[in-house]
Amino acid sequence: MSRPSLLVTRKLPNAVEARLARDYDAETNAIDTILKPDDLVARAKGKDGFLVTPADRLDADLIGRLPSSIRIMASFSVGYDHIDVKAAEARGIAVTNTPDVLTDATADIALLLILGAARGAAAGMAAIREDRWKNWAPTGMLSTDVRGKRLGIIGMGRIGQAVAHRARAFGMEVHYHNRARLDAGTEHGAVFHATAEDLFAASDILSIHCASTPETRRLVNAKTIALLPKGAIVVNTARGDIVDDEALISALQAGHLRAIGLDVYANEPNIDPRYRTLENAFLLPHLGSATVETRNAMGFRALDNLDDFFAGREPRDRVRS
Ligand code: 8YV
Repeated sequence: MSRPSLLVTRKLPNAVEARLARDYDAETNAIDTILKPDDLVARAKGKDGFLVTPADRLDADLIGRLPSSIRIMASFSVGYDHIDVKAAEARGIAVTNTPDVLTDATADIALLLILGAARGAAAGMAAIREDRWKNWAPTGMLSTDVRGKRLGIIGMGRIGQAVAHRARAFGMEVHYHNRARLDAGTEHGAVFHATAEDLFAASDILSIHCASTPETRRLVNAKTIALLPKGAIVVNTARGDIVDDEALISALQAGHLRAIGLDVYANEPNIDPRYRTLENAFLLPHLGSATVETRNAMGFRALDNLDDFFAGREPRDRVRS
């Protein structure tokens, strides 16, 4: 029996590529360059499906140019804002993602950002590396505790809930806004706010965990940032385009925000260069899911979805528009 033929757009972990080679006729990408749209279309010829990542932009135009042999796009990610799911559906192409397996790794990075921003880690690291730390001082490099602070979580899905769980262990009071209120058993005492605006007004630390959609794009903007109490902290491990960079940077420079912690950015990896100059910005290069264990699990989960699809079963992580 012939094996399904796949285009795998990026280099994946070795264990994942070994399973791919065993079960699929897969064209992989050993040199790991990002394929240009024309290249993607050319390489799609004769393939049954794609295994893609958020570095690939699968918009309606590109999807419209794909051969009809392509029947599935399995993404190596939980987020699928890089795929026009509606356009894929219109062409009968299934789309899947990889939820659950990266929840803990991403929640860990959110806590790292919360702590790193609140405790002035970026400035402290810069002082060490640039040999500016000359003496310990009782009043030097003072930051702020997270204990007792109100943590506002936008988007209380799997990752938001995992962040809430960790935050309670650090003594934070959890508040959240979500499209639907969680049931009491899942809330664990977190305070629900019916609107994002109400949540902003009640957050000493704001952590973003919603998907990037037309409704959430630039949700964190000059108007909503102004609702945060003076000295608040903003942390983002979701998607860069949920934040208006201009507004965030201005609020930080003006002292309305004490600090920020970012793992994701608009236009990655070409981030707004001003972020690099701000010592109260604790910055990471999209490391949310970047552990060996998690990236293996994401690859296997994407393969489980492909296996189901080509065996004629409904893939467990099929997403719909
Ligand atoms: C990864 C992510 O960096 O899953 C997502 O949506 O943003 C991150 O886990 C990325 O997906 C790797 O492909």
